Amino acid sequence: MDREIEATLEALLDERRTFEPPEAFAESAFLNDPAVYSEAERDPDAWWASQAERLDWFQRWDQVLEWKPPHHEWFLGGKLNASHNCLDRHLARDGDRVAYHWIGEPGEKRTITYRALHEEVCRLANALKDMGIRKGDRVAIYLPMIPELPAAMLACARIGAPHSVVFGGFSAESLRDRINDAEAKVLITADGGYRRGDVVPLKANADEAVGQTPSIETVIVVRRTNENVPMQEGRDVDYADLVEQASPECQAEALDSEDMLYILYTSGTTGKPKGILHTTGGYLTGVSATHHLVFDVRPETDVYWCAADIGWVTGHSYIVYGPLANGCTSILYEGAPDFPDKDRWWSIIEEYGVSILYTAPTAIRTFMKWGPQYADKHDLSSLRLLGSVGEPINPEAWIWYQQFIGGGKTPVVDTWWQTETGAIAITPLPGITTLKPGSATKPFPGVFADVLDEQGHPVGRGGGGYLVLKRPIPSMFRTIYKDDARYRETYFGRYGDHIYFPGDGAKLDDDGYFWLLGRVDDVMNIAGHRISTYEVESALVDHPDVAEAAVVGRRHPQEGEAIAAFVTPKATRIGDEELAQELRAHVAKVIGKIARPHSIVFTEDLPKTRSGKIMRRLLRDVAEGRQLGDVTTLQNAPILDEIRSKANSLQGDEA
Ligand code: 7RM
Repeated sequence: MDREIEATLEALLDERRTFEPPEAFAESAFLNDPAVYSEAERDPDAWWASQAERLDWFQRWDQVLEWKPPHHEWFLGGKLNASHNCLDRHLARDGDRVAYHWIGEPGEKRTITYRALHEEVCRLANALKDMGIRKGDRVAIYLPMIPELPAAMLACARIGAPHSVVFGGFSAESLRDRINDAEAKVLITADGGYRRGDVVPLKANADEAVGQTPSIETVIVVRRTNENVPMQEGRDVDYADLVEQASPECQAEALDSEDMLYILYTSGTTGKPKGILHTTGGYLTGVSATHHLVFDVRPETDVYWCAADIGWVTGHSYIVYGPLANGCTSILYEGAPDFPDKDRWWSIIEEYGVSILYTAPTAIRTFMKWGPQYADKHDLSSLRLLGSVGEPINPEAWIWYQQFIGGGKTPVVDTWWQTETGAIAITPLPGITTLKPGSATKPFPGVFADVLDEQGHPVGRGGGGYLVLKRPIPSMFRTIYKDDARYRETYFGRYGDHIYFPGDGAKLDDDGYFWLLGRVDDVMNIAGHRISTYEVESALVDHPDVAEAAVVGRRHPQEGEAIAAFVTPKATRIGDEELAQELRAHVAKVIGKIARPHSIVFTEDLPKTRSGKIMRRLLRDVAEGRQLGDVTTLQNAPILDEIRSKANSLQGDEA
């Protein structure tokens, strides 16, 4: 990278303020001695084994790790059950503890104790068995954020039937493709779900999908909206009837540590989604250890809220398996953050005394855009820890989150991980780590991460390159379902079988902190300079009047690529030519003239996937004036038409 840009990037990423763990927090934290890092580094197998010991095993393992690159297996010979670990083992002492405070979008409330959840799971597991579902059979789940969703996952886990949860916002086609790839025998869905006051027609989508899924024998339908939906004789059954008729006693199967727990589909660079395959012992070890230590959770007193959707890996690991394995009390909220008003989350936090909140930068930036008055209306003093996941968090959003939501006192843990890693891999430990806003800080103990250059040499402190993991971790996926060749090629094609390549760019600062720079395909080449879209975005959102920004490269006859920026101003400022000029000047100041956007389109919102990641690929299509690629995973498709018409009128209007 060009020296001048390197220096300015340094300045950009060098948010001068750092935050020590609050003294009282550090004193009582589970981990407050940095020696844990060196101990885990010296003997990672012993470290992971000590974490596995936090679980209940029917039979102890004989070997911690068998690593045959690029494959790896964990806790070989061990037998356990995830549903047993999430439920049964808590019953004797904590059966009456609340597992979930559920809040429906229209306002209903349900409190589900561990004992109640256990009974529901046992009944559903028996019902699945009665349908002929056996260990290894796949079950597809397409549900809204209602308690039946974690119950369905745990019922599958109880009998060793891998689940494939398909996010409730996905279309009939996406559902069909995922069912067919997994060859699921049963689909568990609902009549509908609520989103911003509207009904999402899940059963209608399911009917359309199941018309083209020969493997599906039975469709189980949860009544959520109680609308009249057609039920196909011989195929569709009512969830409530089924559960009521089934026995409440169901022995959890003793599964091998390496038995499949679930498949979760995630988009890759091609159109065909990848079926990320997770197994039982290693995954549960990873999610329960990280949930316990990164959030420093006290199951007796904390009220924990991961505000993701269970349809994404964040929900699998940090709403279902991690928190339940740790016997924790969680919030489960069905709907949108602005329904009926933009203070819905803050009102929930106040009402339930939420002490830990885990959400995504995109949500934080949306709250910033709306302004702090919505949080101000509520008492958020119960919060003692905040978490972020999903994208790089820009320092401004980090500070805003800590100030306006955390009252200036909470640590903020910025956690880097992926569907593939299954659990958090790079993260602060809140009782140990000095926080730097914008940095995910350090690898979790037992995680061997580094940053390499194109040739595979470590870049060292102060350098930038590609993030890698040099040793497997227990929670990491085992392969891509039915496509091991793609597993090898996508993740181990770059540096060989021993080095996992996650697809992210990163920088190491002088203290060895990791700064994640976004996906490596988000790199532009401007007049021979490599500039990541993230650098320019960071500079844009660093401007006080910008809520959110996305940047893509557009082909340019002179410079190779030209920078096209899409910017959402805060509610207090209008996106006009004056602001555009200010922003160009601002980017020039923080990075350098070379990084000034050629064009700036102001927009109310950016195209995002349903998990809240900005879809730069589609913005690239817009910027190039091309036909749009696949938009099925988009949560807000109409915004694209708006952006496109604005972009067209700007064509040629370059600074
Ligand atoms: C948990 C999740 C994975 C991709 C990953 C990164 C990006 C996630 C952070 C982050 C910077 C973070 N799974 N990412 N967390 N980038 N800082 N703290 O999001 O499979 O859906 O996405 O998300 O690019 O590769 S995921």
